[in-house]
Amino acid sequence: MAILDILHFPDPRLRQRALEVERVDASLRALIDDMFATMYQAPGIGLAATQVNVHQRLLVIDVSKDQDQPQVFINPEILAREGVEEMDEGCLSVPGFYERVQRAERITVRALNRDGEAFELEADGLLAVCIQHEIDHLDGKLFVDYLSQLKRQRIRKKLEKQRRLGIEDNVDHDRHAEPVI
Ligand code: GNR
Ligand code: NI
Repeated sequence: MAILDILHFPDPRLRQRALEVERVDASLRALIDDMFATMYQAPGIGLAATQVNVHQRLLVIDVSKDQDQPQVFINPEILAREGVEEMDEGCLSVPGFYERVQRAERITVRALNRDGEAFELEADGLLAVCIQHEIDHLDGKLFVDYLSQLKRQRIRKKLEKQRRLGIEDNVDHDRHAEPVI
């Protein structure tokens, strides 16, 4: 297994729209394993293939407290949305920034699992937020796109400055146990 590099805003590769997965095979499952390893070590509660520069419609999620409930979504589609909810969001591609974002409160999703079988799922709470956040990545969209242009530019300038100074991210690495919820 490998830990993959995560792209950071404003990298233009985060703006690519991912293509449908044509075949769920051993090489895709190897990528899924690498994505989980990358997500758990970050640590995060979700990761879209786009974030590791693979432009296929694939995402992994684990919103459990003990990070022992991995969920895979291949070619995910939102079939229904209900209600509105606001939550503080973070993103491994926008390290160190957390802002309130409005999303659907409950969703119905259809996707393929890691064996290529179709399933449907009704989600709410953090799982619903996370699925919507990850599907946005597959469409080249980031949570900062929901903020004002002023906030987005401030975040972009800070991340560009950190990159110039050679700082990988502004997460405190001494405080590493909890995922960025
Ligand atoms: O780890 C993550 N936490 C999170 C918190 C609130 C809303 C969405 C997320 S997803 C994020 C990981 C990530 O960047 N996935 O794309
Ligand atoms: Ni993200």
